[in-house]
Amino acid sequence: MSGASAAAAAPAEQELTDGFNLIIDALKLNGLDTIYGVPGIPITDFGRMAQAAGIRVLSFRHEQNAGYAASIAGFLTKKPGICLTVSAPGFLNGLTALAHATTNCFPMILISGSSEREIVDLQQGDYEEMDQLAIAKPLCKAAFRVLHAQDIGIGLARAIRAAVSGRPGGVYLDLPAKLFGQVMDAQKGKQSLVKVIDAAPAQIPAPEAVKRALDVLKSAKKPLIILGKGAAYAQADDAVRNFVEKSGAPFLPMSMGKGLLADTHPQCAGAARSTVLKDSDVVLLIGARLNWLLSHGKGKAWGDAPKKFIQIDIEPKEMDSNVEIVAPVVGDIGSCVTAMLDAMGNGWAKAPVDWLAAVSKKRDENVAKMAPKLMNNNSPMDYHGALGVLRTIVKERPDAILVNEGANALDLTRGIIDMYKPRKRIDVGTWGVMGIGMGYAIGAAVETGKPVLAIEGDSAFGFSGMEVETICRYQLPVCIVIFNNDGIYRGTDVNQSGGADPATTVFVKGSRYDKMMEAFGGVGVNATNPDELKRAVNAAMDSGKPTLINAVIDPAAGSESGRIGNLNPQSALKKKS
Ligand code: OXT
Ligand code: ADP
Ligand code: MG
Repeated sequence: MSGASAAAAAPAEQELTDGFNLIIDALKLNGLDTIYGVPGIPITDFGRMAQAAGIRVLSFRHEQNAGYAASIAGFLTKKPGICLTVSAPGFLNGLTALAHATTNCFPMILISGSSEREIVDLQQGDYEEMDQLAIAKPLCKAAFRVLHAQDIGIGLARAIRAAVSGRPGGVYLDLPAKLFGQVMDAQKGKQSLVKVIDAAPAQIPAPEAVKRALDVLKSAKKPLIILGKGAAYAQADDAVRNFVEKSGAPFLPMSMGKGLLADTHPQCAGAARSTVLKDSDVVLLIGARLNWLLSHGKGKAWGDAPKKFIQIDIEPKEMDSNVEIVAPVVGDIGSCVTAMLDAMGNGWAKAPVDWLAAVSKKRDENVAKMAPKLMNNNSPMDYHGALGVLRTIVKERPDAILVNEGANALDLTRGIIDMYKPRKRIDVGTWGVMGIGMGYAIGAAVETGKPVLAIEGDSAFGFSGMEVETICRYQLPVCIVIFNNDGIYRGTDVNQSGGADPATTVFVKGSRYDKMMEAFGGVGVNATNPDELKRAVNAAMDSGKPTLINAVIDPAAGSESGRIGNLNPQSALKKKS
């Protein structure tokens, strides 16, 4: 018998695959090439194998930070950011970030290993036992569990579609330990994988909705366009800019909508916020909800004059959620804004010039009032002196990503630092949550390859500070500036009992956060005046080396809760000390 015919007669050896490999193959097939997580039982080997297979796997010090990195990856790329956690405690650590992604409409998938169903369901006390699927469900957009290797492809496909289609959000994918080792025929396994086609299909608005909206806009004497983070997420930057410019209306960017059109654009009303909210007669919301950040569309902030609201949003249920929306335009922002532009034609009359002139006047007054405060070179610094130099640095480096959290450190940075390009400012978002800082900085550096400047309150930084080791380990171009005013809001509070414990909002005085960065081989700088701060940030941005600058801020400089002190209830019965 010839050699060739002998081979043909031998039984072909069956090629096998397993859960580990199928999950990796399914992720790669769908272009999901980065995982943020913390290793451990039962996903340690999965992380190793994913790394070996060419997926970038970034290991964090705490799952919440990995989750925040994944959530912002979703915002920046429109692909679901992947967070990988171990069971029960790791899962719970990641869950905050998943809920945050859902609240902020960012696509993200939390993949968590879990204990065995049979034991969990009988509550027999497995290692890290928890009914994770049930717990995740109310906190995310969708939750799925995969029990059989042949369902991995479908399970991931469902997770991807749920995360990115319609209003984006967080999805939970539960993978019990046993699934990883399940073996099946490799060919059948390959066939079971699904490449998701058109995961976030265009949602075209109805022509009559577009016409209705334009009719209302045309009737306006004082129109206002509000650009939210949904507009930034949509990546329809040219259409949005053309539309705003064609309308001639002033626009107000929400915090993460800043930079869609530059804050220095002649139509920008960021520095005339209260004027445009009060005096406008027609308000067009593009990817922004009328939630607490916009005073629910009513009350003092909006003035007494009657207003009509037009809203562009992908989520039909968002309409009329707080006030009546007279012209809802439901669809994706790219399709909606393009349809509106087309329907405006060539003869569209721009917003009345006297309205834009009134807004510009107010804006210029506010900007002029602020200008001298930004020039001071005080030591210790106040927020304005420090932000004066950082503002120039961002202007000179418009591609850098600005991460921002804190109270005063947040509100003053938002107001003072102009943004010039879309999706360059990422911050505490809808929940005003502390702790996004280092996760966002890592996610942004990894996903965009651009330098990151993180401006952090000293309290805010503490929520994710251990990740400076992660930043050093991966040598990411992240420069962290800590506005160190010795505490939450201010470092001057006193314990009203007269006891020895410090007051609840103050920290160790004169802390040197820069030493934390030095501990891991990064650059640490203590900056006591704006000149030193400027030199240190420029050096960090030029070198790309992980850097932490402890910016010494006057402990008395801040105010309680920054700009939202009105939301902090105070006891009328409290004894005066
Ligand atoms: O038009 P008017 O005249 O009104 O003027 C406005 C603008 O027109 C004008 N403006 C300008 N003028 C001149 N030039 C320019 N360029 C310019 N731009 C604007 O300025 C004013 C103000 O403008 P703004 O800011 O746009 O308007 P306003 O009215 O403030 O807008 C309202 C809001 C609601 C939209 C806005 O304020 C906003 O977006 N706020 C977000 C607030 C937020 O989310 N804060 C974070 C939460 S605070 C609190 O919860 C904190 N905690 C508790 C905690 C949290 N959050 N999370 C977790 C997990 N645990 C606990 C903690 C622990 S903060 C915090 C730590 C704080 O301490 P840190 O040490 O970190 O920070 P420091 O405070 O620095 O010590
Ligand atoms: P901000 O906090 O900046 O005001 P919000 O998070 O409140 O923004 O609002 C974002 C809105 O954008 C959400 O209502 C969401 O449904 C919507 N959205 C997100 N992506 C899109 C998209 N591609 N097309 C249309 N609407 C979108
Ligand atoms: Mg502080």
